[in-house]
Amino acid sequence: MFKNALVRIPCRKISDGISSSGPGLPDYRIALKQHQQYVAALEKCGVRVYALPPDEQYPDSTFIEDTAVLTEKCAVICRPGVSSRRGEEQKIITPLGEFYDNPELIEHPGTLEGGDVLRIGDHFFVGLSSRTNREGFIQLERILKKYGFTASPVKLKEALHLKTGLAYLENGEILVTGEFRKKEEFQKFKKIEIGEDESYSANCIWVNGRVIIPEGYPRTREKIEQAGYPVKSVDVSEFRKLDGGVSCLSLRF
Ligand code: CIR
Repeated sequence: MFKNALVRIPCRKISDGISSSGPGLPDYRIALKQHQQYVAALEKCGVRVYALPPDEQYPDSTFIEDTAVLTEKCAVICRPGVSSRRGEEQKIITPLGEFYDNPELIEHPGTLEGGDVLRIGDHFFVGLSSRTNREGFIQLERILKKYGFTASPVKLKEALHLKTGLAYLENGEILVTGEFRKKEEFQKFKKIEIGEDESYSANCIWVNGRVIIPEGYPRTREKIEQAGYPVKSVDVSEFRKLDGGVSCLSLRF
């Protein structure tokens, strides 16, 4: 169960964020509204949301998930794999100080982004992506081991992050799309497969029994509801324009 969530309010420069896709640039005002609705959805799931102020220095800073890996025993501060985001992680050390005493750090030459880290029970799957390198994985694995956790790498070919195409619900059930459907590592889980037409919605989050998904993906909604989870959808169209999804917008712990 999650008690808390940390979010960062989108900044005015959000349209300068990194985008690999072509559905246009995000509109700041719409993004702000959608962010408020996202926060309300988290609160409905029973978490207390701490909203950090906008950070104009980093257009992508609302994608706060990439800056840390949080567990009930430790906090790990990431090291983004792209230069325009390097430094975002420093800005969450102080706010996290309210909850964690001595955060662990990923250091040069390691790179690690939280979007590449999927926890299932006490195991952490870590995507080796264009953002997270093997050294980042090795450092994270070493840190997690001290706290009794295990980790293993997953090589990515296409997705930006591991959680771009993969989500863990509960009860051994995962949501998968694209390159993750056939991956050996995930064959032991009960898979809910998401087709290419709704692949964006494979990035969703289980929060205290409910699943928050992006709005506009009826087949995904139906499949998750059929599996027995109440679904709450939120419009995140402006964040999608920057390759971000519902998981990227918060750190849940
Ligand atoms: C980026 O490219 O870094 C941002 N525009 C999107 C980050 C999305 N984060 C995530 O999937 N965890």
